Amino acid sequence: PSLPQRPAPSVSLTQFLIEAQRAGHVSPDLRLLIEVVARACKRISIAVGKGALGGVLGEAGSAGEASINIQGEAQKKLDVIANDVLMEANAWGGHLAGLASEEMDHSQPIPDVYPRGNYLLLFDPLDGSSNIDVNISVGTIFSVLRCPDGVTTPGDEHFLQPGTEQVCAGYTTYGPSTMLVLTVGHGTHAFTLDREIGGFVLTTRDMRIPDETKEFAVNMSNQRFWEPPMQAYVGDLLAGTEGPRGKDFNMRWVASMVADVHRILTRGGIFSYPLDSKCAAKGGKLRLMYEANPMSFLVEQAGGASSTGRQRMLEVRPTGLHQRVPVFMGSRREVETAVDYHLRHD
Ligand code: AHM
Ligand code: MG
Repeated sequence: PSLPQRPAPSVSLTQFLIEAQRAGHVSPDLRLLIEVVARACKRISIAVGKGALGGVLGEAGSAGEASINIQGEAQKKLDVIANDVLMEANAWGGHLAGLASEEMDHSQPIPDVYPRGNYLLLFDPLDGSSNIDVNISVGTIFSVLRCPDGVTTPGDEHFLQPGTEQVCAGYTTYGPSTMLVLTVGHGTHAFTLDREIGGFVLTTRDMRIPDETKEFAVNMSNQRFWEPPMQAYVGDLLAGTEGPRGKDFNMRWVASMVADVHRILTRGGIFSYPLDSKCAAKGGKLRLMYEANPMSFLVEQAGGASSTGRQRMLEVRPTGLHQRVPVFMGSRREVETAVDYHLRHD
């Protein structure tokens, strides 16, 4: 048989990345890095999918002692498994200089026994951990930065770059189907895991978030702890056609950021985890480097907006690896409206 003259209509992740490399959008090393992360996510997907049969549910730790991470949270077994899979997969490929995880106190340079590359990888290995034991979607979030010139052994300080410096960001959602959503700064694209073949296949090229929405996502149980501008903003959403917004809004809250943001990338909406008096001392609930920045890059590349309520998220100058921030992201006009409420009250 002769070789095909043009690619088959279904585009695999590998093929997509080769084309992105030819177009000058990714370097060979970044292509390898993304392939390695995708492969690790497939392994995590298999572990998540086994559920109770794989003995992977419940809390990590031994002899009744919970294992506590740097965030002060009890780790689940799957948090630890996902972290180990990502660490192991990325150690030896030669594409990274170092990596940092939401589950680890400090970043780690690639061990001397392996070649070091020019990229830094940050990840939240398993986001939405409170949903693991109840069989609701969880996900992996990742962000890629360049290692600063001349740095061979990166430390925490070299990771503290604003989100505008990201060269790639993505997440995998482990839901009814496993999907990988990716940007290298040229649009946001979604791939679905074909479980029979064992590979990711491009299913939506160039996701677009509608500018306007009638759907919001927030944990309403925190309402009484919010700042006045947030109280006013959500109060007006709930007032529906009778209020100043003049339309009825619907609400959704999965409590897995990956699942909530995936819905917004698919059909629009606004996702928020605002400042509240419970998390004010920490600066917010969600983490800038592992959650807010990569998701903001994906949302902006799909035509949406992302803010802390007072500043474009991607321009925040990080001061700590585990820094937390308030988050508003999604449909551009709705995010601008939420920001208006904050700026008017200040
Ligand atoms: P995690 O990384 O420890 O799982 O925490 C982050 C999660 C987000 O996925 C989600 O949006 C939020 O925490 C839910 O918080 P809450 O339980 O307060 O509604
Ligand atoms: Mg998380």
